[in-house]
Amino acid sequence: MRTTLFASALAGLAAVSNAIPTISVKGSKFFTSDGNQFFVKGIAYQLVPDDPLIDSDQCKLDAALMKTIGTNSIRVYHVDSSVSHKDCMQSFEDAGIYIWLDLDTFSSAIFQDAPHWNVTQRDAFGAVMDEFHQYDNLAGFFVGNEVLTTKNGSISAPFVKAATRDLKAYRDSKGYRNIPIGYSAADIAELRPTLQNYLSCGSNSSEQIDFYALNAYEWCGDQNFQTSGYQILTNQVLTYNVPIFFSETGCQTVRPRTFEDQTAIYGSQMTPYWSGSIIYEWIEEANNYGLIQYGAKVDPSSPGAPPDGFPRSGKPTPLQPEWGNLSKVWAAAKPSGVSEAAYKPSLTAPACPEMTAGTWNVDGAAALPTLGQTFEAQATNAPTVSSSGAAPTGTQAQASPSGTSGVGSPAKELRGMGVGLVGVLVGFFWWM
Ligand SMILES: *[C@@H]1O[C@H](CO)[C@@H](O)[C@H](O)[C@H]1NC(C)=O
Ligand SMILES: *[C@@H]1O[C@H](CO)[C@@H](O)[C@H](O)[C@H]1NC(C)=O
Ligand SMILES: *[C@@H]1O[C@H](CO)[C@@H](O)[C@H](O)[C@H]1NC(C)=O
Ligand SMILES: CC(=O)N[C@H]1CO[C@H](CO)[C@@H](O)[C@@H]1O
Repeated sequence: MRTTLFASALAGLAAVSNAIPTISVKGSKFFTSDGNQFFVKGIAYQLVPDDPLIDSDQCKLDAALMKTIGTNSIRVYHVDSSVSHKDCMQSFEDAGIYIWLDLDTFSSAIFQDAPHWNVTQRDAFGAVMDEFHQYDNLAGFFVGNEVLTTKNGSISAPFVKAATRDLKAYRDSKGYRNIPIGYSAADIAELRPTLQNYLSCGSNSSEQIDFYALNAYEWCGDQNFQTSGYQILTNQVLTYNVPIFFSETGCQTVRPRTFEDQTAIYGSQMTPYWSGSIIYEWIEEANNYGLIQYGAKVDPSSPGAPPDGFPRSGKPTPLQPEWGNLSKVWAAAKPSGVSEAAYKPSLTAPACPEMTAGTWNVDGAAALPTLGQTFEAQATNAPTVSSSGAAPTGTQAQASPSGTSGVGSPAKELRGMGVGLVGVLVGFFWWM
């Protein structure tokens, strides 16, 4: 009897250990279902504009190479919800790699210039969730990537939060596991930390993001925690109540890239507050951020050539010295976390930021827009806000390529804006 019990216990263990543990949120940290804190060590992966997770041979080749340097996550920006992703998801799972997935497509995304959130968008996001919730290595969903692209974009934030509310409600109504739902923000100094706080603020957890993520390109070349701006970023998240990580990072203006920021991100100054990072990006394309290539660039006008000349399939070949440099810093990075059992969350949601004319035109006490509500704004002849002096290091938005608009053309590029030329929207607004 004893032997039989023991044998079946062993069999049970074997069955459990075959599946990759799922990821969930507790307090301001991520945990795996086997009780360990999880730090994202990821790479942005969008080989083709519409869906990089349907070519199973390609996924297998890429996952295998990623595994060799300890990658545990990829970020994918767009998928097609109407096809199966079983084979690709399995290949990544076999390599121990999780997927952080944007729910939007080119047509369903929320846009800053005409912000709205309606049933068509909700259903499109829901369809992506329907396909991906089933995979244990689906780590989390983003309801938006850089919806706010400029410092005067605050009026679109309520729509991001409304999308969060509706996708959390959808997840729960379908009985899906508690997959974290968050937002990936552009690094806009004037909106920090207001945007992060707005998305997690209030007393109603049904409306709050489960995690926040930042696309930051502040650490370029030979910097350190202080000079890079990472200390400023960290000071803004010391009491943040949900997990936060870098959903894109990896300045490339100083060559070769050394990825020294990774040492800080997984080191003792940042791990109490941050949950890792995703390196931008896997494939070398026109924006020059790649870690690998599938053969040399070809003349785009030659027969059968890819539109931008960069081959997008085949055997991935690491680019040096970038690949070697990243692999070295990752090998040395040993973030130490806490066990879920030992962790007792104590942080509470921030107060909703107050309306500040010119920078934050959102009344934190106002109800979120309901599904289908649109935005109406009435700008007055606003005085120009001026400020003088150079911005301190690390506060200006840097070029921020997001692999969202497809081949070779970064969609949402941010440039530091001229100080003193701050256009403002002052006045009032209401939901219609
Ligand atoms: C929702 O907005 C999209 C544009 O983002 C539009 O194409 C669609 O028709 C709208 N749906 C409804 C129900 O209004
Ligand atoms: C924000 O500023 C940009 C210029 O930087 C301008 O084109 C846009 O219309 C402004 N948006 C709003 C809502 O004021
Ligand atoms: C919390 O938010 C949800 C979704 O907006 C809403 O249905 C619910 O009534 C709210 N709960 C409270 C206590 O306000
Ligand atoms: C941090 C690091 O490993 N840097 C290396 C990146 O690659 C260059 C060129 O091979 C080396 O000189 C650096 O030491």
